Amino acid sequence: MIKPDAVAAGNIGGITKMIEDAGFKIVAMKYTRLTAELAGKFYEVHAERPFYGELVEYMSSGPIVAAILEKDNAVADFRTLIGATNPAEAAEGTIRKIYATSIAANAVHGSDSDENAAIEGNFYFSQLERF
Ligand code: FUP
Repeated sequence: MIKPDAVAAGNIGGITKMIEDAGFKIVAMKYTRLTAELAGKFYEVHAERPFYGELVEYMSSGPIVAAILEKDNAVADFRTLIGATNPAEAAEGTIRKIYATSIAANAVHGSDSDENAAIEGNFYFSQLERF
């Protein structure tokens, strides 16, 4: 996902280019906006965390871009490409180091396992929207 801060700042193109340059194939992509209810569902695993309310509010505050990416070792390689959750700790050259402004407005989301990648892909895309 390209998050609301990065979409609002005009960074869809820059981030997508970094993703493609790193060898990921985009197999589905959508410009959309989450309602608070849908954002709450997407981040359900964080429901007990203190930042959940703000996270849901922020993730439904503006349009986002959702995508399914394909690559060998995609989950680990994508997390390396995006960098640490907190941009202050993200390595040089990572998407979050370049584009994120805070731990909440951290430009992108990446799935943390193959299992969650499948769940999150199904959240956004039907079978007919994948090629
Ligand atoms: P990540 O897997 O890097 O996206 O990070 P997490 O799954 O731990 O957190 C999900 C999102 O919750 C982050 F992208 C931003 C938000 N978050 C906060 O706002 N504050 C925190 O202290 C931790 C996470």
